[in-house]
Amino acid sequence: MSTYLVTGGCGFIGSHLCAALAARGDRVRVLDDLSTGSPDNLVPGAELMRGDVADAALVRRAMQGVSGCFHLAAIASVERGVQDWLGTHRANLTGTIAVLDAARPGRLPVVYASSAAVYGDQATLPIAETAPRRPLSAYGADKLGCEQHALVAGVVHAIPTLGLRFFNVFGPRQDPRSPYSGVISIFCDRLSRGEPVTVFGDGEQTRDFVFVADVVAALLAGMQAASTEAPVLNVCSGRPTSVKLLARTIAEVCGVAPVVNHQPARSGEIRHSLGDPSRSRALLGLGEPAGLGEGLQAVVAWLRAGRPGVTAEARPAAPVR
Ligand code: NAD
Ligand code: UD2
Repeated sequence: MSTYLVTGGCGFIGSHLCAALAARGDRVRVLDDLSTGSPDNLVPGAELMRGDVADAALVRRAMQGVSGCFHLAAIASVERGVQDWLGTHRANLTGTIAVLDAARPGRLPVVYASSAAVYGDQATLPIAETAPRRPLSAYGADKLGCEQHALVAGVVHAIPTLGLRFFNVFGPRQDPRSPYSGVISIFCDRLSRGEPVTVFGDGEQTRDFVFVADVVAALLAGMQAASTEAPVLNVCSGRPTSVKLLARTIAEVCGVAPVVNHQPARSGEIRHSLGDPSRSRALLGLGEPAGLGEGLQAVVAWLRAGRPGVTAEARPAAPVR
Protein backbone atom coordinates (compact mmCIF):
# COMPACT_ATOMS: atom_id res chain seq x y z
CA MET A 1 0.00 0.00 0.00
CA SER A 2 1.36 3.45 -0.94
CA THR A 3 0.25 6.96 -0.08
CA TYR A 4 -0.24 9.48 -2.89
CA LEU A 5 -0.81 13.19 -2.80
CA VAL A 6 -3.53 14.30 -5.22
CA THR A 7 -3.73 18.07 -5.67
CA GLY A 8 -7.18 19.08 -6.89
CA GLY A 9 -8.55 15.78 -5.54
CA CYS A 10 -11.97 17.30 -4.78
CA GLY A 11 -12.45 18.32 -8.41
CA PHE A 12 -13.93 16.49 -11.37
CA ILE A 13 -10.95 14.43 -12.60
CA GLY A 14 -9.24 14.36 -9.19
CA SER A 15 -12.24 12.76 -7.47
CA HIS A 16 -12.31 9.92 -10.02
CA LEU A 17 -8.56 9.40 -9.61
CA CYS A 18 -8.81 9.33 -5.79
CA ALA A 19 -11.65 6.79 -5.99
CA ALA A 20 -9.51 4.56 -8.23
CA LEU A 21 -6.48 4.85 -5.93
CA ALA A 22 -8.59 4.02 -2.86
CA ALA A 23 -10.23 1.10 -4.69
CA ARG A 24 -6.85 -0.50 -5.35
CA GLY A 25 -5.90 -0.08 -1.68
CA ASP A 26 -3.69 3.02 -1.74
CA ARG A 27 -3.92 5.81 0.83
CA VAL A 28 -4.86 9.24 -0.50
CA ARG A 29 -4.03 12.73 0.70
CA VAL A 30 -5.78 15.58 -1.06
CA LEU A 31 -4.64 19.18 -1.25
CA ASP A 32 -7.45 21.38 -2.53
CA ASP A 33 -8.69 24.91 -1.88
CA LEU A 34 -12.26 23.87 -2.79
CA SER A 35 -12.55 26.82 -5.18
CA THR A 36 -14.21 24.71 -7.86
CA GLY A 37 -14.02 21.34 -6.09
CA SER A 38 -16.44 20.11 -3.47
CA PRO A 39 -15.98 18.38 -0.11
CA ASP A 40 -18.70 15.98 -1.30
CA ASN A 41 -16.12 14.70 -3.77
CA LEU A 42 -13.62 13.70 -1.09
CA VAL A 43 -13.14 9.96 -1.20
CA PRO A 44 -14.04 8.31 2.14
CA GLY A 45 -10.88 7.70 4.15
CA ALA A 46 -8.85 10.34 2.30
CA GLU A 47 -7.11 13.09 4.22
CA LEU A 48 -7.97 16.64 3.12
CA MET A 49 -5.51 19.52 3.45
CA ARG A 50 -7.47 22.59 2.48
CA GLY A 51 -5.37 25.36 0.97
CA ASP A 52 -3.63 26.91 -1.98
CA VAL A 53 -1.30 24.82 -4.15
CA ALA A 54 0.85 27.93 -4.65
CA ASP A 55 1.52 28.03 -0.87
CA ALA A 56 5.01 26.47 -0.90
CA ALA A 57 5.13 25.66 2.83
CA LEU A 58 1.75 23.93 2.72
CA VAL A 59 2.70 21.88 -0.34
CA ARG A 60 5.96 20.81 1.35
CA ARG A 61 3.95 19.53 4.33
CA ALA A 62 1.48 17.78 2.03
CA MET A 63 4.32 16.00 0.22
CA GLN A 64 5.76 14.47 3.42
CA GLY A 65 5.54 10.69 3.55
CA VAL A 66 4.04 10.16 0.11
CA SER A 67 5.34 7.94 -2.70
CA GLY A 68 4.40 10.38 -5.43
CA CYS A 69 2.12 13.22 -6.44
CA PHE A 70 -0.66 13.51 -8.99
CA HIS A 71 -0.88 17.25 -9.59
CA LEU A 72 -4.29 18.26 -10.94
CA ALA A 73 -5.08 21.47 -9.02
CA ALA A 74 -5.55 24.34 -11.44
CA ILE A 75 -8.08 26.89 -12.60
CA ALA A 76 -9.19 24.69 -15.47
CA SER A 77 -10.70 27.25 -17.77
CA VAL A 78 -9.55 29.13 -20.85
CA GLU A 79 -12.20 31.80 -20.17
CA ARG A 80 -11.07 32.35 -16.56
CA GLY A 81 -7.55 32.98 -17.88
CA VAL A 82 -8.96 35.77 -20.03
CA GLN A 83 -10.77 37.39 -17.06
CA ASP A 84 -8.06 36.90 -14.43
CA TRP A 85 -4.68 36.51 -16.16
CA LEU A 86 -2.49 36.95 -13.10
CA GLY A 87 -4.70 35.00 -10.68
CA THR A 88 -4.92 31.96 -12.95
CA HIS A 89 -1.17 32.17 -13.56
CA ARG A 90 -0.53 31.88 -9.82
CA ALA A 91 -2.65 28.74 -9.48
CA ASN A 92 -1.66 27.15 -12.77
CA LEU A 93 2.07 27.81 -13.06
CA THR A 94 3.30 28.98 -9.64
CA GLY A 95 1.29 26.11 -8.12
CA THR A 96 3.08 23.61 -10.36
CA ILE A 97 6.50 25.01 -9.46
CA ALA A 98 5.55 24.74 -5.76
CA VAL A 99 4.71 21.05 -6.31
CA LEU A 100 7.97 20.36 -8.16
CA ASP A 101 9.95 22.24 -5.54
CA ALA A 102 8.34 20.19 -2.75
CA ALA A 103 9.23 16.99 -4.64
CA ARG A 104 12.95 17.88 -4.53
CA PRO A 105 14.06 16.37 -1.19
CA GLY A 106 12.87 12.83 -1.98
CA ARG A 107 13.03 13.19 -5.78
CA LEU A 108 9.42 12.09 -5.76
CA PRO A 109 7.68 11.36 -9.05
CA VAL A 110 5.10 13.93 -10.17
CA VAL A 111 2.42 13.18 -12.77
CA TYR A 112 0.74 16.46 -13.72
CA ALA A 113 -2.13 17.66 -15.90
CA SER A 114 -1.14 19.59 -18.99
CA SER A 115 -3.67 20.36 -21.73
CA ALA A 116 -4.34 20.20 -25.46
CA ALA A 117 -4.46 23.99 -25.10
CA VAL A 118 -0.62 23.99 -25.43
CA TYR A 119 -1.04 23.22 -29.16
CA GLY A 120 -3.28 26.11 -30.16
CA ASP A 121 -4.54 25.83 -33.76
CA GLN A 122 -2.71 23.20 -35.79
CA ALA A 123 -2.72 22.75 -39.56
CA THR A 124 -2.00 19.01 -39.34
CA LEU A 125 -4.45 16.68 -37.62
CA PRO A 126 -4.39 14.49 -35.64
CA ILE A 127 -1.94 16.27 -33.38
CA ALA A 128 1.07 14.23 -32.27
CA GLU A 129 3.15 15.15 -29.23
CA THR A 130 5.89 16.42 -31.56
CA ALA A 131 3.65 19.12 -33.09
CA PRO A 132 4.77 22.71 -32.46
CA ARG A 133 3.31 24.27 -29.32
CA ARG A 134 1.52 27.55 -30.01
CA PRO A 135 -0.87 28.27 -27.14
CA LEU A 136 -3.55 30.86 -27.88
CA SER A 137 -4.54 31.49 -24.28
CA ALA A 138 -3.00 32.34 -20.92
CA TYR A 139 -4.28 28.95 -19.74
CA GLY A 140 -2.43 27.14 -22.55
CA ALA A 141 0.70 29.25 -22.04
CA ASP A 142 0.77 28.37 -18.33
CA LYS A 143 0.30 24.66 -19.09
CA LEU A 144 3.24 24.90 -21.51
CA GLY A 145 5.16 26.63 -18.71
CA CYS A 146 4.42 23.62 -16.47
CA GLU A 147 6.01 21.36 -19.08
CA GLN A 148 9.09 23.59 -19.32
CA HIS A 149 9.52 23.61 -15.53
CA ALA A 150 9.10 19.83 -15.47
CA LEU A 151 12.09 19.66 -17.84
CA VAL A 152 14.06 21.83 -15.43
CA ALA A 153 12.93 19.58 -12.55
CA GLY A 154 14.39 16.57 -14.37
CA VAL A 155 17.62 18.10 -15.64
CA VAL A 156 18.55 20.23 -12.63
CA HIS A 157 16.94 18.40 -9.70
CA ALA A 158 16.59 14.76 -10.95
CA ILE A 159 12.84 14.76 -10.26
CA PRO A 160 10.92 12.25 -12.43
CA THR A 161 7.80 13.72 -14.04
CA LEU A 162 5.20 12.93 -16.66
CA GLY A 163 2.95 15.55 -18.25
CA LEU A 164 -0.40 14.42 -19.62
CA ARG A 165 -1.96 16.67 -22.22
CA PHE A 166 -5.64 16.03 -21.61
CA PHE A 167 -7.89 16.91 -24.52
CA ASN A 168 -11.57 17.69 -23.69
CA VAL A 169 -12.39 15.49 -20.72
CA PHE A 170 -15.99 14.68 -19.81
CA GLY A 171 -17.88 12.48 -17.38
CA PRO A 172 -19.98 12.44 -14.21
CA ARG A 173 -19.05 15.01 -11.52
CA GLN A 174 -18.04 17.68 -14.05
CA ASP A 175 -19.86 20.71 -12.65
CA PRO A 176 -22.49 21.77 -15.22
CA ARG A 177 -23.67 24.99 -13.55
CA SER A 178 -20.70 27.31 -13.93
CA PRO A 179 -20.23 29.55 -16.99
CA TYR A 180 -16.78 28.01 -17.30
CA SER A 181 -18.00 24.40 -17.45
CA GLY A 182 -17.07 22.09 -20.29
CA VAL A 183 -19.53 21.97 -23.19
CA ILE A 184 -20.67 18.38 -22.55
CA SER A 185 -21.68 19.00 -18.94
CA ILE A 186 -23.57 22.18 -19.93
CA PHE A 187 -25.37 20.55 -22.89
CA CYS A 188 -26.28 17.39 -20.91
CA ASP A 189 -27.57 19.44 -17.99
CA ARG A 190 -29.70 21.75 -20.12
CA LEU A 191 -31.01 19.23 -22.65
CA SER A 192 -31.87 16.68 -19.95
CA ARG A 193 -34.12 19.40 -18.44
CA GLY A 194 -35.57 20.25 -21.87
CA GLU A 195 -33.82 23.67 -21.97
CA PRO A 196 -32.15 25.21 -25.05
CA VAL A 197 -28.38 25.20 -25.51
CA THR A 198 -26.11 27.87 -26.98
CA VAL A 199 -23.61 27.06 -29.71
CA PHE A 200 -20.74 29.53 -30.08
CA GLY A 201 -19.94 30.20 -33.75
CA ASP A 202 -21.21 27.90 -36.50
CA GLY A 203 -20.91 24.73 -34.43
CA GLU A 204 -18.61 23.12 -37.00
CA GLN A 205 -15.62 23.42 -34.66
CA THR A 206 -14.48 19.99 -33.50
CA ARG A 207 -13.08 18.61 -30.27
CA ASP A 208 -11.57 15.33 -29.13
CA PHE A 209 -13.74 14.30 -26.18
CA VAL A 210 -12.17 11.77 -23.84
CA PHE A 211 -14.07 10.00 -21.06
CA VAL A 212 -12.83 10.51 -17.51
CA ALA A 213 -12.28 6.77 -16.85
CA ASP A 214 -9.75 6.74 -19.71
CA VAL A 215 -8.00 9.75 -18.19
CA VAL A 216 -7.77 7.98 -14.82
CA ALA A 217 -6.29 4.90 -16.51
CA ALA A 218 -3.60 7.13 -18.07
CA LEU A 219 -2.86 8.85 -14.74
CA LEU A 220 -2.49 5.56 -12.86
CA ALA A 221 -0.25 4.01 -15.51
CA GLY A 222 1.63 7.30 -15.77
CA MET A 223 3.14 7.10 -12.28
CA GLN A 224 5.42 4.29 -13.52
CA ALA A 225 6.30 6.21 -16.68
CA ALA A 226 7.52 9.38 -14.92
CA SER A 227 11.16 10.04 -15.73
CA THR A 228 13.80 12.75 -15.43
CA GLU A 229 13.47 13.26 -19.19
CA ALA A 230 10.10 14.88 -18.44
CA PRO A 231 8.04 13.08 -21.11
CA VAL A 232 4.66 14.48 -22.18
CA LEU A 233 1.85 12.42 -23.68
CA ASN A 234 -1.54 13.11 -25.23
CA VAL A 235 -4.60 11.77 -23.45
CA CYS A 236 -7.36 11.75 -26.03
CA SER A 237 -9.79 9.50 -27.88
CA GLY A 238 -8.48 10.17 -31.38
CA ARG A 239 -12.08 10.82 -32.57
CA PRO A 240 -13.37 14.25 -33.69
CA THR A 241 -16.89 15.49 -32.84
CA SER A 242 -18.34 18.81 -33.94
CA VAL A 243 -20.22 20.90 -31.36
CA LYS A 244 -23.28 20.77 -33.64
CA LEU A 245 -23.26 16.96 -33.77
CA LEU A 246 -22.63 16.87 -30.03
CA ALA A 247 -25.85 18.83 -29.36
CA ARG A 248 -27.82 16.41 -31.57
CA THR A 249 -26.27 13.30 -29.98
CA ILE A 250 -26.91 14.51 -26.42
CA ALA A 251 -30.50 15.41 -27.31
CA GLU A 252 -30.94 11.85 -28.60
CA VAL A 253 -29.52 10.37 -25.38
CA CYS A 254 -31.90 12.60 -23.39
CA GLY A 255 -34.84 11.73 -25.66
CA VAL A 256 -35.64 15.37 -26.53
CA ALA A 257 -35.62 17.55 -29.67
CA PRO A 258 -32.67 19.95 -29.37
CA VAL A 259 -33.35 23.69 -29.26
CA VAL A 260 -30.14 25.48 -30.25
CA ASN A 261 -29.37 29.22 -29.98
CA HIS A 262 -26.32 30.70 -31.66
CA GLN A 263 -23.86 33.27 -30.35
CA PRO A 264 -20.66 34.59 -31.94
CA ALA A 265 -17.56 32.40 -31.62
CA ARG A 266 -15.51 32.91 -28.45
CA SER A 267 -12.37 35.00 -28.80
CA GLY A 268 -9.18 32.97 -29.25
CA GLU A 269 -11.29 29.92 -30.04
CA ILE A 270 -9.46 26.91 -31.50
CA ARG A 271 -11.18 25.61 -34.63
CA HIS A 272 -10.21 21.94 -34.62
CA SER A 273 -8.60 19.88 -31.91
CA LEU A 274 -7.93 16.19 -32.47
CA GLY A 275 -5.25 14.24 -30.68
CA ASP A 276 -3.13 11.31 -31.81
CA PRO A 277 -3.43 8.74 -29.02
CA SER A 278 -0.97 6.18 -30.44
CA ARG A 279 2.09 7.12 -28.36
CA SER A 280 0.30 7.21 -24.99
CA ARG A 281 -1.55 3.97 -25.78
CA ALA A 282 1.71 2.21 -26.56
CA LEU A 283 3.76 3.67 -23.68
CA LEU A 284 1.07 3.43 -21.00
CA GLY A 285 -0.52 0.20 -22.27
CA LEU A 286 -3.98 1.78 -22.55
CA GLY A 287 -6.96 -0.05 -24.07
CA GLU A 288 -9.60 1.18 -26.50
CA PRO A 289 -11.19 4.40 -25.17
CA ALA A 290 -14.87 4.58 -24.18
CA GLY A 291 -17.26 5.58 -26.95
CA LEU A 292 -18.86 9.02 -26.84
CA GLY A 293 -22.39 7.56 -26.53
CA GLU A 294 -21.40 5.32 -23.63
CA GLY A 295 -19.82 8.26 -21.79
CA LEU A 296 -22.82 10.53 -22.44
CA GLN A 297 -25.18 7.90 -20.98
CA ALA A 298 -23.09 7.93 -17.79
CA VAL A 299 -23.24 11.75 -17.56
CA VAL A 300 -27.01 11.90 -18.11
CA ALA A 301 -27.57 9.07 -15.57
CA TRP A 302 -25.51 11.03 -13.01
CA LEU A 303 -27.50 14.22 -13.64
CA ARG A 304 -30.80 12.34 -13.33
CA ALA A 305 -29.60 10.83 -10.04
CA GLY A 306 -29.31 14.38 -8.64
CA ARG A 307 -25.56 14.85 -9.24
CA PRO A 308 -24.26 12.79 -6.30
CA GLY A 309 -20.71 13.40 -5.06
CA VAL A 310 -18.29 10.58 -4.29
CA THR A 311 -19.44 10.45 -0.68
CA ALA A 312 -23.05 9.79 -1.64
CA GLU A 313 -22.01 7.17 -4.18
CA ALA A 314 -19.87 5.38 -1.59
CA ARG A 315 -22.72 5.26 0.95
CA PRO A 316 -24.18 1.75 1.11
CA ALA A 317 -27.49 1.54 -0.71
CA ALA A 318 -30.59 1.48 1.51
CA PRO A 319 -31.74 -2.09 2.13
CA VAL A 320 -34.52 -3.26 -0.18
CA ARG A 321 -37.71 -3.93 1.78
P1 NAD B 1 -11.83 21.00 -11.59
O1 NAD B 1 -12.03 22.48 -11.53
O2 NAD B 1 -13.00 20.13 -11.39
O3 NAD B 1 -10.70 20.55 -10.58
C1 NAD B 1 -9.63 21.38 -10.19
C2 NAD B 1 -9.48 21.24 -8.68
O4 NAD B 1 -8.37 22.05 -8.26
C3 NAD B 1 -10.70 21.71 -7.90
O5 NAD B 1 -11.03 20.78 -6.88
C4 NAD B 1 -10.27 23.07 -7.31
O6 NAD B 1 -10.94 23.36 -6.10
C5 NAD B 1 -8.78 22.84 -7.14
N1 NAD B 1 -8.00 24.08 -7.17
C6 NAD B 1 -8.10 25.10 -8.06
N2 NAD B 1 -7.21 26.06 -7.77
C7 NAD B 1 -6.53 25.64 -6.67
C8 NAD B 1 -5.49 26.18 -5.89
N3 NAD B 1 -4.95 27.37 -6.18
N4 NAD B 1 -5.03 25.48 -4.83
C9 NAD B 1 -5.58 24.26 -4.53
N5 NAD B 1 -6.56 23.69 -5.22
C10 NAD B 1 -7.03 24.37 -6.30
O7 NAD B 1 -11.13 20.72 -13.02
P2 NAD B 1 -10.78 19.35 -13.74
O8 NAD B 1 -11.50 19.36 -15.02
O9 NAD B 1 -10.93 18.21 -12.81
O10 NAD B 1 -9.24 19.60 -14.07
C11 NAD B 1 -8.19 18.90 -13.42
C12 NAD B 1 -6.88 19.22 -14.14
O11 NAD B 1 -6.92 18.76 -15.49
C13 NAD B 1 -6.54 20.71 -14.23
O12 NAD B 1 -5.15 20.86 -14.07
C14 NAD B 1 -6.96 21.09 -15.62
O13 NAD B 1 -6.28 22.21 -16.10
C15 NAD B 1 -6.61 19.83 -16.37
N6 NAD B 1 -7.34 19.66 -17.62
C16 NAD B 1 -8.70 19.46 -17.60
C17 NAD B 1 -9.35 19.27 -18.81
C18 NAD B 1 -10.84 19.05 -18.89
O14 NAD B 1 -11.37 18.94 -20.02
N7 NAD B 1 -11.56 18.96 -17.77
C19 NAD B 1 -8.64 19.27 -20.01
C20 NAD B 1 -7.27 19.52 -19.98
C21 NAD B 1 -6.62 19.68 -18.78
C1 UD2 C 1 -9.99 23.83 -23.56
C2 UD2 C 1 -8.96 22.70 -23.82
C3 UD2 C 1 -9.19 21.53 -22.87
C4 UD2 C 1 -9.25 22.00 -21.41
C5 UD2 C 1 -10.29 23.13 -21.28
C6 UD2 C 1 -10.31 23.77 -19.89
C7 UD2 C 1 -8.44 22.75 -26.20
C8 UD2 C 1 -8.71 22.16 -27.51
N1 UD2 C 1 -9.13 22.21 -25.19
O1 UD2 C 1 -11.25 23.34 -23.86
O2 UD2 C 1 -8.14 20.59 -23.03
O3 UD2 C 1 -7.98 22.40 -20.99
O4 UD2 C 1 -9.98 24.19 -22.19
O5 UD2 C 1 -11.23 24.83 -19.96
O6 UD2 C 1 -7.65 23.66 -26.02
N2 UD2 C 1 -19.22 25.65 -26.55
C9 UD2 C 1 -20.47 25.98 -27.03
N3 UD2 C 1 -21.46 26.24 -26.12
C10 UD2 C 1 -21.27 26.20 -24.77
C11 UD2 C 1 -19.96 25.86 -24.29
C12 UD2 C 1 -18.96 25.60 -25.20
O7 UD2 C 1 -20.69 26.05 -28.24
O8 UD2 C 1 -22.22 26.43 -24.01
C13 UD2 C 1 -18.15 25.33 -27.51
C14 UD2 C 1 -16.91 26.19 -27.35
O9 UD2 C 1 -17.03 27.40 -28.05
C15 UD2 C 1 -15.85 25.24 -27.93
C16 UD2 C 1 -16.36 23.84 -27.55
O10 UD2 C 1 -17.74 23.99 -27.26
O11 UD2 C 1 -15.81 25.33 -29.32
C17 UD2 C 1 -15.65 23.25 -26.35
O12 UD2 C 1 -15.63 24.23 -25.32
P1 UD2 C 1 -15.19 23.90 -23.81
O13 UD2 C 1 -15.34 25.15 -23.01
O14 UD2 C 1 -15.88 22.68 -23.36
O15 UD2 C 1 -13.67 23.51 -23.94
P2 UD2 C 1 -12.37 24.12 -24.73
O16 UD2 C 1 -12.33 23.52 -26.10
O17 UD2 C 1 -12.28 25.59 -24.56
